[in-house]
Amino acid sequence: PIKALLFDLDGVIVDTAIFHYQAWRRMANSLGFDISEEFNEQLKGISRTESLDLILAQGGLTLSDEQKADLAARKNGWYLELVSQMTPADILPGVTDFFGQVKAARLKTALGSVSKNARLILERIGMLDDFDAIIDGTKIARGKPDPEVFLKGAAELGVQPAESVVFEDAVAGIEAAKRGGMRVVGIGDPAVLTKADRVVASLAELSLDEVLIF
Ligand code: G16
Ligand code: MG
Repeated sequence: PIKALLFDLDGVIVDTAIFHYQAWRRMANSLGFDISEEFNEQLKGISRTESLDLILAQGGLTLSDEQKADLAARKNGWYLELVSQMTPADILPGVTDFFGQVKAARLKTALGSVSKNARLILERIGMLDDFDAIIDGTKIARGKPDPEVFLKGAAELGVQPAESVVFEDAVAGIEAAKRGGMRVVGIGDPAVLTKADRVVASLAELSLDEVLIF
């Protein structure tokens, strides 16, 4: 039986991808190049340092570790300016209702995010207390598609991977869940999220009962 649900943050609970994109774009522009929305798709679910490496490669730049640390910090500052304006109104459609069903069914929940800002975002949207465990970028050594973030989530909840369902919007995140031996609901486009067990456009389209018969 399914005992626990593990949720990605960006793209599942809130849409911070647009803020990441705006902040990275500001950084790229300051270096003299631009990044497209299409390119930004590759950055979803990927850690801050890996994202920076992909962007610098896109701009044809090779920089020192010190310069890279400086740029990453600057981007994060711009990103946090945008995050600081978030409110509970930024919770994605269907999330609050779905969590109500999860709570009524007494299932365990964990957050599985690569973001080092995850707690701050949950605080802004008033959902910090909705998770029994929070695994974020400060607790993991390897980003998605490595399964570490979800395996740690299941372990902290005291459940087996096979008893867990992951909710993910990113290709890298779905791969992470699959490598961890978990079932996955993809949030987004079925043509993109081909490895998910089920794909919905948002949590508003799904009832908990449909997940429990997985
Ligand atoms: C999120 C985003 C990624 C971002 C990563 C790290 O992951 O999808 O684009 O690069 O967090 O974020 P930060 O710079 O805040 O540490 P997730 O796992 O929540 O989708
Ligand atoms: Mg995501």
